[in-house]
Amino acid sequence: MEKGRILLAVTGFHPQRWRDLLSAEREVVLEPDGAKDPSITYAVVWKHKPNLMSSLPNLRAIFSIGAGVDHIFADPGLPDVPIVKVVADNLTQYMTEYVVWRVLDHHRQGLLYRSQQLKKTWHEPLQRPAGDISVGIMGLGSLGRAAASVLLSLGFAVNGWSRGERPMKGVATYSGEAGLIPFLNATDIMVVLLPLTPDTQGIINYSVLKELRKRNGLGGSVLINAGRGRLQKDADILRALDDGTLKEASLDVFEVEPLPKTSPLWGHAKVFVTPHAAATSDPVHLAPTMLRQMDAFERGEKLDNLVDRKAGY
Ligand code: NDP
Ligand code: OXD
Repeated sequence: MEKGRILLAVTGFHPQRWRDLLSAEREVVLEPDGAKDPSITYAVVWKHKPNLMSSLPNLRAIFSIGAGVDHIFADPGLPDVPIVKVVADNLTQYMTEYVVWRVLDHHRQGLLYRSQQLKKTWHEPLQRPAGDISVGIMGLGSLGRAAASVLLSLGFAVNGWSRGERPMKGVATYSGEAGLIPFLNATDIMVVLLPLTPDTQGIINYSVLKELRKRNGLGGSVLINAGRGRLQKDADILRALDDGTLKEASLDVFEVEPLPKTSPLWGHAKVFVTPHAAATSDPVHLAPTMLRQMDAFERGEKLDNLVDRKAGY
């Protein structure tokens, strides 16, 4: 099979860096509008323009630059070819760092100490062992499992929720709709690492937050969302923070990104905001893997990390 060209359609994520690395081995075409170019056989995309790929006659596969693929399914003219998502050690490591950082910061009262420092207040709140706190991971996939194992090693109790049953040593696992309420009722700090699909959109709403465990050493439940913004209802999170349903939140993702300057989440004393930066896709690691996968596919081998089109992730 001939080495096909790559269509690169990347919004944000420094397209030039991707182009330089991918073009080391293949010709790269940058987003031609309404392309019908028969020499393009792969698309490497992040938030591409709708219908961009629908007229490519010889497209063989689409590579997402991120682990999440909701940006691809948003295209009404999505061609019926395999979609490959990112599963990579360095991305997993970044996400594990983010999750552990935010869990420890809430557990060790980081937000309280920062506000005390601003007021020059010398006060030591009670300390509790990690083992008194249950961290519940919504989405026990490649990112969720990696974070779970480090949290376990730090002594936290860990719960996990997934679509199918995903047993994991040391983790209390729950699955499907029937498992959701028991999972929430056993969780103090909820870490969201779900993909955005029609089933998960808006799942982080007030009634779900209400079910989190309240009587714990933390003095309230905590939400950490590093999955996708449209999993959550920003207004419900604000309501839950303001009426004490939630003690604190760390949010990396938002219904609208960038988070509008008018959002009350920016200045909220109980909220820690990061700009969708929990785990970034590094082209230095990922572009060579994509090129290797393209070569292997052309030799007749299978593509790794394929998206299940029916499930949407
Ligand atoms: P995976 O596909 O490996 O895991 C997804 C997990 O979510 C699986 O455990 C899956 O269940 C579960 N899940 C999916 N749908 C449902 C549902 N309806 N009910 C219950 N559980 C469900 O994904 P990754 O771990 O690689 O990534 C997760 C998400 O993290 C990405 O989709 C992306 O949105 C986000 N992300 C965010 C980043 C950031 O910087 N903020 C960076 C990278 C990723 P099952 O195991 O049964 O399939
Ligand atoms: C991803 C992301 O999906 O960075 O990888 O959000």
